[in-house]
Formats: sequence, structure tokens, C-alpha cells
Amino acid sequence: MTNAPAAHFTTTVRDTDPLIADALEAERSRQQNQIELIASENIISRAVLDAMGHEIANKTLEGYPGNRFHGGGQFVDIAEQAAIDRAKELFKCGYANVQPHSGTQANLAVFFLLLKPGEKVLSLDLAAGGHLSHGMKANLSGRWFEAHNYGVNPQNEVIDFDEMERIADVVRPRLLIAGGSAYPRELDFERMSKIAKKVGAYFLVDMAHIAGLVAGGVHPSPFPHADIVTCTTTKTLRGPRGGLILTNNEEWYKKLQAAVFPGVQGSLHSNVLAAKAICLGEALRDDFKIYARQVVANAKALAETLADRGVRIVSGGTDTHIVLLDLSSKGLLGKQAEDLLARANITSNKNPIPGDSPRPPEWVGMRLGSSAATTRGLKEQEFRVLGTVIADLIDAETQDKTDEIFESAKAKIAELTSRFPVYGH
Ligand code: DSN
Repeated sequence: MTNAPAAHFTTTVRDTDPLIADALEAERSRQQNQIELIASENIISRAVLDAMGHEIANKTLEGYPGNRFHGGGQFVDIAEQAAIDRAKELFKCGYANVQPHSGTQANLAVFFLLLKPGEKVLSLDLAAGGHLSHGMKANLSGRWFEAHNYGVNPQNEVIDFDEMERIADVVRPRLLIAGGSAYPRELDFERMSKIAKKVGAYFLVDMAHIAGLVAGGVHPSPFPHADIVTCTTTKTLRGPRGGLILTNNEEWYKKLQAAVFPGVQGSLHSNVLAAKAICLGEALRDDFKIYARQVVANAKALAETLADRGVRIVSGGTDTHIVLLDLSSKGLLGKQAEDLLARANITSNKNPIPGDSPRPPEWVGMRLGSSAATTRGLKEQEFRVLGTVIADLIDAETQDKTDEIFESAKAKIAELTSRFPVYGH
């Protein structure tokens, strides 16, 4: 006779922990009832979600497929090997490490692999759209390495490669980094790789934000120009929270494995590895190319609609999923605009723009992104509605009928969220 399963294995979160059950339920409703425009977010598939909540999460493992420090890893090996093979196929490269717990961890492993403490890196200025793991003073990358920045041309707000070359000539960095978290324009990897070679630097592309656009063929690939590439599987790639490191350099590959584990990480996240394999498999399908094209088309429709309403778009538009607004053109701060949009159930984030204050409460920028709402099925027509609603909200404070504007905006967002449900709502 078998024993009845212990309560530990059967009691639901609703029965055992109402505080957290309520928070989970409220978050599910929030996601259904708002339009997500934070550029780093997306909505993962049911299959990815299934893997993340699967019992495979219980498995502790260190090492790599076929060479583990713990027993019982044969099924995680299948998942990790699939993730490796699919990452290589998707991004057309020779080697992949799929274990980084995040994009920042992936970058840390690359620093550990290629640099000695105190060596110089050259990366995009944070206010011009860079990332904290590329040498921000408060991050280990900026504390232990000597970080220098290139920026954008103040006139057109696009990266000035001649200026980058001039800075690289002076700084002579050991590592040149492309990419960031709020740069809306296409990156010229070929030009950057030439600059890196000229000054004797390694060339790292952090394609965290645009990995899905690269996978979908709507942004040039960093390969064959980059020496090493990092990304997250979140964001446009539409997978679980985690990172990847890719390279064609066979010599580095073994060292890279050791740089991730045991260099900067311990045991892997088995459930996330399975979810990464699923998301990479999804990105290999033809319909992902259609998705990626739509992401960019939607961002362009949003940018054009807002520009027509007098909101200044940083760099004049977008080539990606990111639309960066300069709210000073409307006399607002980023935080004020974020709060106005939230009142109508649109989620966004304040962001610095080129030349912005170093103090977040004073930022005049706002970053919008099209990836998550595109996953829901919204197309250009709906993004034009979103642009009109956002412009109405931004203008609301200066109008007479403020309450009417908020009510109308809320109703339009409610119509969109009910017409484009998530997870079977
Ligand atoms: N780097 C942060 C962002 O872009 O929002 C988190 O991924």
C-alpha cells in the first residue's frame, strides 16, 4: 500500500500562503489588464512557463553536459545540450555557454575571461543608452576595471563612429563594448570591429536588447565581426530570465566554460536551462521572423504617432523595438510621464536621454518598447492608438477636461487588453 502524498507535495500556494497567492493572482491580473511598454519585458510562451515551474527546478548540478559534479543529471543534460545546439544554430556561431544567470553575469564572465583588474574598457555612456555592467562606477565592472565611454553625436543622437575611433585611439582599451539598454538605432558591428582591431582591443557585443531582432533577421548579426557576444534570453528573444555567451573562438571556449563555472557562478538553474532551450527553439521557427518584423514595425508606428503629436523622439525615430522620448519637449519629467501613463494602465519607465541629468528624479526621458504588446498580437493600427492615448495623457495636465481624458484613455486600454488576452484570460 502506498502512503497518501504528504501535504508538502499537494497543498497549493492558495491553501498554504494566502499573502503570496494574492500577490501572484494580482500580478497575473495586472499583466492582463495593462499594456506593457517596458522595453526589456516580454510575455513568455506557455511552454517556457511550464519549464520554469517544472520539477526539474529541484535538480542541483555543476559542470557541463556529460561532465557533472553531481549525479542524476542525464535529463538536464538533454535540456542544456539542446539549448547549446539551438543557440549555435540560431545565431550561427561555433560555441555557446547557456548557463549565465543573467546578462550582467554573462558580461562579468567575459570580463573575468578577457581582462585583468585595472585594464581599460570602452563602452556606451549610460545616458546615451549603455548598460550598468559595462563599467558603471557602482557596478563591479566599473569598480575593478577602468571604464571609458563613447557617446552619441549631440546633433543627431546617433553613435558617432569617428568620435568613437578618436576616443579608442587615445584610451587604447583592452575591451570595446557595443550595445546597451536604451539605444534605439541599428549598430554598425563591422565598423566597431575595425576600431577594436586598430587599437588592439577585444570586441564584445552585448546584444541583450536586440537578440530577438538579430534572431528574427531584422537587425544585423554581430557575427562574424564580434570576438564574443553576450545577451539575455529575456527581452526581444522572449524567453526566461537568463543569459548566453556566444563565440567562434575555439581557443577561448574552454576558458570561457571555466569563466562561467566556477569563475563567476556555482550551480546552474536547471529549469531555466530547459526554458532557454524552448525559447531558442521557438526563435528558430519561421513565425518568429514575422514576430520580429512586427516588433520593429510597431515601434516605428508608435514613434511616428508620438512625433506627429509634438513629442520629441530621441534620434528622430527607431530601428529597433525601443522608442526613447524626450519629455522636456512637453515640459515633463520622465517620472511624471511614467505616472500619467500608469493611471491609464500603461506600464513604462523613466530613462535618461543623451545629456540628461545624472539624477534619476531629474531625468526627462522615457523609454518605451514594443516587444511585449507585439506578443499579445497588437499591430501598427493598435500601436497608433497607443501613441494617441500616450500623447493625450502627456498633454492631459495642460487641458481643461483632465478627468475625461483619463477616463477615455483607460477605456481605450481596457478595450485593447480585452481584445488581446494573455494566458487564456
Ligand atoms: N537592463 C535592464 C533594462 O533594460 O530594463 C533590465 O534588463
